[in-house]
Amino acid sequence: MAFDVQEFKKEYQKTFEELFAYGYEDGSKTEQFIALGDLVRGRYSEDWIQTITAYNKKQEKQVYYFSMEFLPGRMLKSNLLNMGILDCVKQGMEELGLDLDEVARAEVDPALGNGGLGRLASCFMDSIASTGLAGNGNGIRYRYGLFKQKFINGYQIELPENWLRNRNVWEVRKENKAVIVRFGGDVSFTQDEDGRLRVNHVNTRDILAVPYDTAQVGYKNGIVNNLRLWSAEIPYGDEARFSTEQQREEVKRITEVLYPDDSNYEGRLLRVQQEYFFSSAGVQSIVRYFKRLKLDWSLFPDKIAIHINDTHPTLAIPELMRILLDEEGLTWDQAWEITKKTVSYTNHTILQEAMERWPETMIQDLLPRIYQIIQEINRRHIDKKAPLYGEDLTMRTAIIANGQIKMANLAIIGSHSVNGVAKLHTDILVADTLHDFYVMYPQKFNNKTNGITQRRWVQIANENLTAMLDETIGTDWKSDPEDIKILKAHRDNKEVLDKLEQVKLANKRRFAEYARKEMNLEIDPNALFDVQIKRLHAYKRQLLNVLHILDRYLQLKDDPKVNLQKRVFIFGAKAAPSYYYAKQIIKLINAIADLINNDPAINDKIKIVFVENYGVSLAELIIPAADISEQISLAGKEASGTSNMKLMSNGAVTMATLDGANVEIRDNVGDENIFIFGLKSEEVQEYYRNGVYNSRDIYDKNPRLKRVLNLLIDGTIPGVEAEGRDIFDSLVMYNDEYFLLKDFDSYIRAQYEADTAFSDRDRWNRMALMNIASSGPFSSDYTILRYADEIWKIKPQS
Ligand code: DL6
Repeated sequence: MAFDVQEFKKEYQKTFEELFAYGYEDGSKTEQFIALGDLVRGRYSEDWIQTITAYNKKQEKQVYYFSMEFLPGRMLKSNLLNMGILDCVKQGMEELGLDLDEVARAEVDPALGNGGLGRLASCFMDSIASTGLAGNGNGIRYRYGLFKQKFINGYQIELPENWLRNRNVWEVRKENKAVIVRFGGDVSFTQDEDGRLRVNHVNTRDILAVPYDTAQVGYKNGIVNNLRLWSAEIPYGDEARFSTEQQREEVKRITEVLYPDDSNYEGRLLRVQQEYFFSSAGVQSIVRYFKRLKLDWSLFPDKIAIHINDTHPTLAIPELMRILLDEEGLTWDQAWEITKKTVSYTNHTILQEAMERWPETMIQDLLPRIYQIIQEINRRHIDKKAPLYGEDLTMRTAIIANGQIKMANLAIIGSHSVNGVAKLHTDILVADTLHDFYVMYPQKFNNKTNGITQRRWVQIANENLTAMLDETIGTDWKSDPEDIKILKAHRDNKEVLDKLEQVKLANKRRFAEYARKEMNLEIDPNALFDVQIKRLHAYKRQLLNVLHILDRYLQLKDDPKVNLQKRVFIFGAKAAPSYYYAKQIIKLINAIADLINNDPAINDKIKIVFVENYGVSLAELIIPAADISEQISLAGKEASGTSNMKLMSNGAVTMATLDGANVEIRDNVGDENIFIFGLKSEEVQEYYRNGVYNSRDIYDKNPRLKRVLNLLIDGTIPGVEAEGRDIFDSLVMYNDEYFLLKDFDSYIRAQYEADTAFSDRDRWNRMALMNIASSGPFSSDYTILRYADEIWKIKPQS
């Protein structure tokens, strides 16, 4: 794949002219990007073909990562980096009078996911290729990604995100690999002469699933894997059956939009259609591949691993059963054995409202054959387990209960591995949320703490830090992230600490420039940048952050000379459009920003920046500029978190509850390099058990907190009469579901400690250095190697 600069320049000019029939100098940034994208795709295509051919030839076991969401971010620079030609292309572009960064910004950032779960899937795709594993992604090519967020008068407004408007240079449409996915219809059975039951599934509504493939380029190893996203279309030659506009719309709708929620699933028909659509298409194409190998069916799990990312692709289980039973004629026992050995499942949440359950009648109507198979799986499960574990426990694990189908139960029963995404999360699954299943299948449960790829989150997002690390500890950390620990040796080296401070300052200036240009906001790069970037959800407690800001505000109002660090509070968050409370919190934060940013008495000692339309690209700008990483969810609620790892890798110091992967971050970085506060998970559990929490009482007895909370309802914050009252009531009158009031004092104390630490520059720089130096173990390369070794049983290519 190597290039020399002159060769690149020639090729670029040629590609551009062939595409647009004029010189690149006259092209728009988008055109310049498209030409570069096309050229890059052409450069890796040979390796792409080669990789797939080699897997097929060697009959390598392959993993298929089924995920409803992928959040790859802009791909140009990451492809260039992984191909090892980033510097060459940068220089070539410069010599052509172009700025690679500007051209790269013309790429649309595909928002095909909601948050952590989708981004994790993309970090994993990068790591699978970069560690040399034979792996594929399987998902949906949404016509519209997650909505574009705008603030109007401080309120979130959702606009459609037409990410395909300028053509997607990375994807390749593979019409010859399309499959038919069938919905509805009537199922009957007839008996063959040899006595076997044959399934007749007729009058179905058939949809064509067309794959679009995107290369997943490994880091400097020549491996190029495949991410396959499916699009719904009318089957060729079947146009007459879809003669009305409404019928055609119904087909398109299946892959039209991403559901904009990661925490609350109602029984919605379209969502189940989406889930079955991509699960069925994925399983069908896997089976088609396996059949070409001409092996005995019993070897299927030796060649194929299907991983389901949360319960969204769980219908892959009954779909595989359907194909093996109805189309390939295997017995139930053979099909079941193969399915269980092939499928593994990751749980990403313990929130009850996020556990998928579908009305039984909906599945029965939409997927009659799949419904029968689920019924049979359920019946056999109960028959087998009830005598061993008793009626009560067994019925609690039933897949079908009270007219609902519980997807997590199906995922656990139909797979051989169930993992949580951080130690604490897995412990809670085992001890509590999924305990009944743990009693039945202890061997299935395991932990795989999440990870992130430092290639995107350090090498691409933070070029300044990358250069400084290369200079200080060499470049081995890029291929073996654990090596970054060598940096610890420099913890007392003043020169290195100063350099680190300069790196951070440069990144803060870059963000300040963005705030000035895009938001018309002046912020001081020397202030402490305090960052909370994640989906807006009550359990993540952006509101606790708000209470702290208001507390500071009051202190400064009382005494403008009070000794507090100058801080810039940076928020990035989208709320699900139907999540009213979360949207009220957005309005509140924007209103407080208006109030405080424009209050001359505060004299810029507090600034609040709420960026619009937070996503991967903005994360790449904000994370390198962060001093504090806010990870303040109620203990026991956040499964893992991954922004905590990205921020730590960029030298932010974590302000955290002992929740999710924060616990492991604390263990790695040491108590002196993190600020821990708040209730512990067991304490929260204890409150739930004994039910003695009384937030009203805390409000009445804590005058400082009372004063802060009263600001929500006393008219101090203009424009939030309704929101202020509702939020106040949720905290004080309706007993504060996420214990903000309980954690307030210790949070404020921890924030004071942070102020003190920040005022001692050497101390702070050392803390930042120790965070970077301790971040190696959170590389998704290691996480993925553990999945490969312990769950999928596949080995890196040698
Ligand atoms: O595992 C990826 C990511 C975790 O880091 C987050 O802690 C977790 O909330 C998220 N889970 C989901 C699933 N639904 N909900 N809520 O997005 O997964």
